[in-house]
Amino acid sequence: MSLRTITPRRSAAVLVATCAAALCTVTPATAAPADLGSQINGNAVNRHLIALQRIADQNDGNRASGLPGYEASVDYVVGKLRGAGFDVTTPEFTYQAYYLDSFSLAVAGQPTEGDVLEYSPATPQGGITAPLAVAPVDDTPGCEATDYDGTDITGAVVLVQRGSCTFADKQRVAADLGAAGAIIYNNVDGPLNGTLGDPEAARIPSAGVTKQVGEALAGQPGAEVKLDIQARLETVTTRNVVAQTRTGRTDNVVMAGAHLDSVPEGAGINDNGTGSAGLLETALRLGGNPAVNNAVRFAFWGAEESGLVGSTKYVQSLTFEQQLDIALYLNFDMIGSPNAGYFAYDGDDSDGVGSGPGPQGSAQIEQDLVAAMAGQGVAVEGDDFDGRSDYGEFIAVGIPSGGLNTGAEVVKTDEQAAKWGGTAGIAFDPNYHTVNDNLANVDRVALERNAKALAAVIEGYSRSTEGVNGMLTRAERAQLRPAQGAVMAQRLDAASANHNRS
Ligand code: DPN
Ligand code: ZN
Repeated sequence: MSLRTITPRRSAAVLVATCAAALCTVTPATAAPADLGSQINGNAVNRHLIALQRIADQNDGNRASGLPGYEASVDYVVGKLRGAGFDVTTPEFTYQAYYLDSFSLAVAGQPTEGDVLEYSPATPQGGITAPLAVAPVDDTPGCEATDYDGTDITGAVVLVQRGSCTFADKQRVAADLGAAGAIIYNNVDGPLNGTLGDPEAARIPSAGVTKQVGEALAGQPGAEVKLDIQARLETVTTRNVVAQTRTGRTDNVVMAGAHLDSVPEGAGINDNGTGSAGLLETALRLGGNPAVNNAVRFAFWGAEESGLVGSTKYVQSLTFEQQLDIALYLNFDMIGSPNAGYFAYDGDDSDGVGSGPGPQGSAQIEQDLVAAMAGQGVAVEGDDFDGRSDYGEFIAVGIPSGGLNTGAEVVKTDEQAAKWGGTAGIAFDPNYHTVNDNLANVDRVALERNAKALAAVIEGYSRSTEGVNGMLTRAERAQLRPAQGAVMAQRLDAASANHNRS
């Protein structure tokens, strides 16, 4: 029971009640953050990066989920957010992590370069030995039983070209036909880097090889294959960090996230210390009690590098109504790449590349992010919603989304170098997922620009999301009814506040 009753209001003079047992203290909301973007200081963002590097240095050189460096990163972020007055939770979740201990492949006695397909079952110690069978190359290689054209692959290790269906599908079809193992070869240059998607899909030991290796193997049907995979699954328990302002309406929440975990290979300072640091500094400048119309919820995701696990589980843990309470989601993953590009997710699919547009409202988010970067003199390019970061489950359930990044392993073109500076012909982040993703390899100009842009856009949406989802603030509604004026709008507001927590 509270000692004082506070009428829910959406005006600028918001009061916040914090209740412990029977006592409530009332804190006035701090002033609306005027131009949050200009308050973001690159050195303050960099200080968080220094902290994350030291945390990695003190914890076996990484901040990977399930390991002590991640827990220390969570403690750092949670401490800062609580200190700034946010309501912070760290919801726990578990998942199956795949660890590869060793891999080897030999064909006709020749050691052959390749990689495991993630989640592949292990072979018995010493590996399996079986003849090579080659799947015919048609429009849908190895995607259906009929693609084998009657070829008997029982007990064989089958070689299948990439394309048309998932690696998991190809592996399942081969397993159903009695194959002992599968090798999938690339149909473009470069390593395959394949995954079966999840442990449940994994049926037979499976490897990936380059196009060049695969084409050579395709000429050797019947050759003896020796495939040895030693790997294990372990249950990992880890957590997300979720912090929300104590002010603003909670049925039209502005949400922004960055993954806080690194890969086990390194400290993950660009991927994704930068997104985490930019978002954390924005939260700290905003504070837990700002005078905003919409509540702002910041998420620092765990286990992104293990398959977007933290963000996916979070979205799935919400009811349909709780998902409706989220107006939009903004994602920041790699915003200080050392050979930076400037990208915003292609919300309207105007580039026509890869997957289609984001949910309704995503086009507006893209425009707002583009404008925030243009205001700093930077022309951004679109980036496909290819499912490689934590927006994935948000768009899957229809929440309008967007975000910025500065690129990973893709190589910068001549035109991009002319436009943005940096070096053409090398990757945006040559240290992506390596031990060299450290404090020495961050573009701090790119970092500050992106941090300012994300802060400005979050601030804008904390005032109004009308352009994205049509939700009007009280002031906007009053403007719609000039004849009856504010009195009627106030009455409508009072009625809807009683109804809707709004
Ligand atoms: N940050 C990358 C990762 O977590 O592996 C994914 C990514 C690549 C995100 C390129 C943005 C751009
Ligand atoms: Zn990342």
